[in-house]
Amino acid sequence: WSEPLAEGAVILRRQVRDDAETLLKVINEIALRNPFYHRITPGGHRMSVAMTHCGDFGWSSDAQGYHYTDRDVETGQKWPPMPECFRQLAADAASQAGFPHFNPDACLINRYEPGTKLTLHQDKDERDLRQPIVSVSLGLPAVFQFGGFERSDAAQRVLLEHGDVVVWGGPSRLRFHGILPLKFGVHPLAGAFRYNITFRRAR
Ligand code: MD5
Ligand code: FE
Repeated sequence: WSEPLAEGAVILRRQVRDDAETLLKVINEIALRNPFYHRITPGGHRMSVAMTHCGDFGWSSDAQGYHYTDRDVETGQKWPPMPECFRQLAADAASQAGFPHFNPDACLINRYEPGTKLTLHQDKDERDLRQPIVSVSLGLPAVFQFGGFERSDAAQRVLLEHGDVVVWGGPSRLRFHGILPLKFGVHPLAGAFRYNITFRRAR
């Protein structure tokens, strides 16, 4: 079922629950080629979220900050290709939310363990901010913070659970958002982790 959050943002509750086992298998295959790693921020901090990527573009950081690259700058290797089932899932969700021509070229997979958090931030490294982001939650539940357009704006708390898909588009594309520290737990399919797959049009 579909749950509107704000203009341009909609939660498709349990949308991919029946595909979750396959999605987790595919994540594991991607991680065999491009292992999850903890990025060091430009400020020198190790992020508690572990990340991997697939698709034409992935995120890299260097002294200049963050940007999209067509390969992993650590290894010089191209990112693993985006599986067709991933692309299809993202296009279907975007289309249901009113974005019929979404064709992602970047897929970021975040892995959270108990205690992992993501502090309030905006996603604005993509070239065309009229393109939505589609995000898929798997495994342990998380409390998502859905803020406003200034960091100091009050944030709504929204529980995101296994199988939920959210489409962030229109004005909601640039809202501040984050994830509160993950609670301890064990999920029957994902173990002690939450995975979040985000699909983006980077270029
Ligand atoms: C997550 N990931 O649960 C979230 C899902 C990230 C990130 O935030 O940057 O990797 S994507 C949530 C999102 C994206 C774009 C806009 C908004 C939320 N929003 O306006 O609230 O790991
Ligand atoms: Fe984000």
